[in-house]
Amino acid sequence: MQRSMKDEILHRFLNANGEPISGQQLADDFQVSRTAIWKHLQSLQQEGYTFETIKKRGYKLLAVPDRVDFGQLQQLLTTKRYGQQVHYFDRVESTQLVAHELVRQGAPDGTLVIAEHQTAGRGRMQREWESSEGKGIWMTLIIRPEIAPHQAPQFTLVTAVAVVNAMKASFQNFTPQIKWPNDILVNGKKTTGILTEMIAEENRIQALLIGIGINVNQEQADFPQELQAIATSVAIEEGQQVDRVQLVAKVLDFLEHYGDHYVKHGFPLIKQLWEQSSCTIGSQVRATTLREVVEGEAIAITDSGVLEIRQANGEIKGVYSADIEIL
Ligand code: BTX
Repeated sequence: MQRSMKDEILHRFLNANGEPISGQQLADDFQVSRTAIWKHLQSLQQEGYTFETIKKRGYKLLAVPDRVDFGQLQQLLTTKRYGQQVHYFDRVESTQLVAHELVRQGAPDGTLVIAEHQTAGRGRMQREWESSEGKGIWMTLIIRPEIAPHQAPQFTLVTAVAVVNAMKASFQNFTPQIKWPNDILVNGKKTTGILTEMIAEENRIQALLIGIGINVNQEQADFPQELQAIATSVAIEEGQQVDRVQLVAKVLDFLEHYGDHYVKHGFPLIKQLWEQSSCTIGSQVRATTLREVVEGEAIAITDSGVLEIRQANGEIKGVYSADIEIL
């Protein structure tokens, strides 16, 4: 996607390693007046970037805003489609709702909706997803893969693999694990939830809305009382605050890679990667579905992403959608 002049200027500063850049140099390079350059810098200042004017040498970038910045994201992404169009909000009810509307308007494959704060973040089955301001990654990716509707749930597993691998590539101090089907846990507590919604007509997927909520920079006290025992954040586990933009970019990079792989080559590699990072397989679990409760050892996921549980009587049950407790 073509960058605006303001983004190009920002790009120059982000790549200057803290060195000043002269206003005249920028004006010459972009073939505009120095006043025009200054106006772009003013506009970046309003977005939270801080510049210092250094006499006779130009401007120096001192600080970038602590928010998921579109300009920075564009510089970091190596994707072809995912995240190339971004709808960024300070505050929304839910990025899923915005994404539904964008699908109706024909948003292209890979369109990203991202917000600093959700006032009514959603989990599965209309549960709430706590999305505190500026501390997490609250985003929905709209994709339009050429797959049949019955394959859609596997994209939840593809997404889990992508998030886990993005975390492993970015952080050293913890090991994320996948709890079937949609949670990423660290030391038994939830850092990430994934909500996949499908919009389909007859036998064709129109769009998948992949909602990803990652607790990133919360401290333990930031979580409400009812989540204290079950939620954690990347910063708590890593032992330091982390850059949300970099993590968004990594997740999208991995997601496009594994998503495309899945569409072209099917489930085997994803299944293998999923099993490698799973804390579910081999554990005693209690699975609560809409109809029943199944208890036993989780032994595998099938090629269609169904969890198989061996019950005490030896019978093996396939579970399509459930809440899992690890016993
Ligand atoms: P889930 O139904 O598996 O999990 C929801 C449950 O997780 C809640 O009932 C609560 O117990 C717990 N929970 C709520 N908030 C948090 C949190 N911040 N950290 C840890 N545990 C929590 C999981 O659903 C799917 C969540 C997807 C969220 C993304 S954010 C971007 C997108 N927009 C949106 O509205 N939802 C998705």
